[in-house]
Amino acid sequence: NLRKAVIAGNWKMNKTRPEAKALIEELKPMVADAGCGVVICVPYTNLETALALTEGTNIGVGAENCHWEKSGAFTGEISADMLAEMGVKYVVIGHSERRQYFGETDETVQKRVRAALDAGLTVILCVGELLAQREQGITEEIVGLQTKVALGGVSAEELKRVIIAYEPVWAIGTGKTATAGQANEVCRYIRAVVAGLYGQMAADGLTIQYGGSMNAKNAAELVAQPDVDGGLIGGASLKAPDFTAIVEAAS
Ligand code: 3PY
Repeated sequence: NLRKAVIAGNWKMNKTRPEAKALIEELKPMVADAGCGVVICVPYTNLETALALTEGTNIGVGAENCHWEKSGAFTGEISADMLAEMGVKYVVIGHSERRQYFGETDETVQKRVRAALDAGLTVILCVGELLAQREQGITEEIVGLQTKVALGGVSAEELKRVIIAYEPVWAIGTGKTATAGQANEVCRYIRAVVAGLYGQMAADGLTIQYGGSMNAKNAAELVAQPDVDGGLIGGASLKAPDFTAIVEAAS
């Protein structure tokens, strides 16, 4: 396999600073020998703590979103440049919770991807269909469109700093997981879409994660799929033993 599996934690709106410190301290030795990439995406308020505690380790640090403008009158937003300046390396863009609760659209996702890449960050781009869309049989159309719009204007060189996370919305925070076969099918489809845009070599090198209630129990089967290159982990990333078990499954 040409590709590197990456296990990324998505902490969402969890962990105060002392809690973050405790979790990272516990996690550090547990994942030190990981055979896959390890990233934790944390609330803005925990970035400085996470960066300080992971310095010189194999744990990468990411934010959970960024705005597309560099600065200005955008109360409550954080720019990609602000993240890059701190030493943050990754940013999650287009998580379904952003799309569902905060009005994120394919167009705003595209702008945020653009800004993140311009700032030198690596993007973890989330795509995924709603339950109604899966039941209608339009999963591929939806996920294909989300992928194409988000990557609009992204060069082949920049694509090396993109990870795609396939997260079926019906599997997020619901405890429902896509079967390994379902996950692989859509990840393979996304790879085909990317091959159409950038060529097969670029697509073969792209890390495509599965996300959506991946946990210590189901991770091994999911990451064993040929087109699933690791995962974006919600709830299970909040406990060091669970997250470590997933990292081990992908190593
Ligand atoms: C989940 O595991 O539910 C996620 O949303 C990961 O991003």
